[in-house]
Amino acid sequence: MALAERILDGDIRAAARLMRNIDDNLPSSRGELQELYSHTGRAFLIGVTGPPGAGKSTLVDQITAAYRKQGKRVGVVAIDPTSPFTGGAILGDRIRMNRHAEDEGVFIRSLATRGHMGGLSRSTADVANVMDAMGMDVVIIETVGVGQDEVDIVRLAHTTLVVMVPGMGDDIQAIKAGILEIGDLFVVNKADRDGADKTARELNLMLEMNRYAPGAWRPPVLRTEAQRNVGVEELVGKMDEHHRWLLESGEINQLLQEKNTSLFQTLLKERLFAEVYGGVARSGKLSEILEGMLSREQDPYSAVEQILAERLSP
Ligand SMILES: Nc1nc2c(ncn2[C@@H]2O[C@H](COP(=O)(O)OP(=O)(O)OP(=O)(O)O)[C@@H](O)[C@H]2O)c(=O)[nH]1
Ligand SMILES: [Mg+2]
Repeated sequence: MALAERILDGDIRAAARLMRNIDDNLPSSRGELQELYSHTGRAFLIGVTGPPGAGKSTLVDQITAAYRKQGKRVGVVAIDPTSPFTGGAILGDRIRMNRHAEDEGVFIRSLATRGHMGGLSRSTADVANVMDAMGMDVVIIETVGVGQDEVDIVRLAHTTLVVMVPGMGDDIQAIKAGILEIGDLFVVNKADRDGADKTARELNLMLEMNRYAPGAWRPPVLRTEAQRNVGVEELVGKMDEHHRWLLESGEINQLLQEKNTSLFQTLLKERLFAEVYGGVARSGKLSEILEGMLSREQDPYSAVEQILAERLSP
């Protein structure tokens, strides 16, 4: 039986296998994803981002537990930003999520950021789709919020949660350009530490500078202590409220339009580039072009135009 069929039958090992194939970029995974696509679109996708060490994984673990209490099945995709030198975060996430290891209703998968050459938002979307097709009610995507890639990744979600910690007023200024816009909810985690109220106040002030149209969603700022599971129920309630608002206001249509456009663009870009560049490299034309560029006898602009004309014209 094909992997897709087994996955739809509830075979967890087949799902794990397909996710590995996606990670390794095996061409066979495309056929399986084609089969699964019509079975997706049911899961509630939550993106969790924020600076390193803010407590995202600890919080994701508690959110997972809260949804499990409601009887919901939960998938977690943790994007691991670790450098190849330490390899620490994967292990960290595994340990933090350990208590769910025996739970059939929880499926956790780490994706490495290295060696992906920009394909990470695509493979994250693919893995989220597999979890969706498996029947996960909630899929949580955790990523460190630093670069554009990570911002793209959380844009896959319906609801994006930005995790901050006390005493990062200056940092908020620095990162606000990217992060304030993407957050549907903000939490100041580690609220057991000094300065949580101040950070929450500053965040609120910054958010108030936005103008909200009537009926628009105003991102709330909450406080949590992920380690001691304080404030998590309320957070989950707010996330569900945002999800309901998306559906009831009709905003979901706009969001899906954007999500689908971006996924389609990503897929097309990646496949086109791989096809065209791969062909040029295999045929030996690439080294010709590079030599020509070195001696200035060939300019790259006409080389690209020529290849496009050869490969893409009917
Ligand atoms: N004091 C305090 N510590 C916390 C709290 N939540 C998490 N931590 C601790 O903060 C550290 C980092 O937690 P993680 O959950 O790994 O943070 P993260 O944001 O996932 O980290 P990266 O994925 O590496 O960016 C751990 O030692 C946690 O135990 C909290 O509410 N209060
Ligand atoms: Mg983490």
